[in-house]
Amino acid sequence: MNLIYMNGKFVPADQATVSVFDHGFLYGDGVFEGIRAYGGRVFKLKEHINRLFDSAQAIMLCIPMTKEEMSQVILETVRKNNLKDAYVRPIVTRGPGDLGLDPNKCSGSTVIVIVVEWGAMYGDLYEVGLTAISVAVRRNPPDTLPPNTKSLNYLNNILAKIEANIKGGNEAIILDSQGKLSEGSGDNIFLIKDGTIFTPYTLNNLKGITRDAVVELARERGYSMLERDLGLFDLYTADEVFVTGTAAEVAPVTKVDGRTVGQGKPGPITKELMAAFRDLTRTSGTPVY
Ligand code: PXG
Repeated sequence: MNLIYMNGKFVPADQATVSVFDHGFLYGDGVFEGIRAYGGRVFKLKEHINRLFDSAQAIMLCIPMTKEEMSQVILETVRKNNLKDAYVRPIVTRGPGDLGLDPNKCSGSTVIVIVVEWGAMYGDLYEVGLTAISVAVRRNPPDTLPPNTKSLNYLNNILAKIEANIKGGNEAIILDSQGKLSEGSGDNIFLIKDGTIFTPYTLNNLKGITRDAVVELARERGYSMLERDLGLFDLYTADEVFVTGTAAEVAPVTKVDGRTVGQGKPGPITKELMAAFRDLTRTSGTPVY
């Protein structure tokens, strides 16, 4: 039976329901994380907890427990479900209030941790590469809803995903309001040109934990790894392109807006980083059992 943590209790999934007055439901007023466990170890747990609390701080949302307590709840929820390879989704909402949007009327945060079994997301696309489509919808500018906040309001990303789906892509490439590359709908973007690896600054995207891990792996391997402003031209003329995310892991992109990337198959540096990342997920993390 799938057990979900809800406000201090573990309940069966079919009983894990929130009030229709919860502002997470009414307004997307809340924050979340997407975390994975590999082989009975939670990958980058501390980093995800820190980002969850930072997202909450940015929207002035109270998480009614310490970081240590949240970590323990996450580990306990994985244990209760007896899983080794899992996807973990902590969610904190503003809680039930009235129909107005004033968070001061909410009675207290709702804390949920969902854990489900989870394997690879893209299947054989890791061998052939994803088809990416740059979409018309632009990333929320940092002076509106900062993309660094992992909030429950994902409509911006969902609109990008819908557009990529319609246009036959596996993933969207979202530009910011100035036409700079920001990220995918649920992952960060990297490109490689003449042996140097590039990725956008994190002002216009979510500072991905997979992104940080890959930056570190690339630097350890002696690659020149640069953050900079990038545009569609850089993407179209790159030797290799890949995306990174908890769900996507490191996934090669072999087609962008109809253009073939490099040789049309995952490139050597991408493959090296995919293997290095896989290795890291299998050899690190906080033990659950
Ligand atoms: N950008 C956005 C907008 C994200 O939502 C990432 C980048 C990558 O961050 P991490 O820390 O995961 O490397 C994310 C995370 C899904 C899904 O089902 C997507 C994410 C998390 C969980 C599930 O597509 N995205």
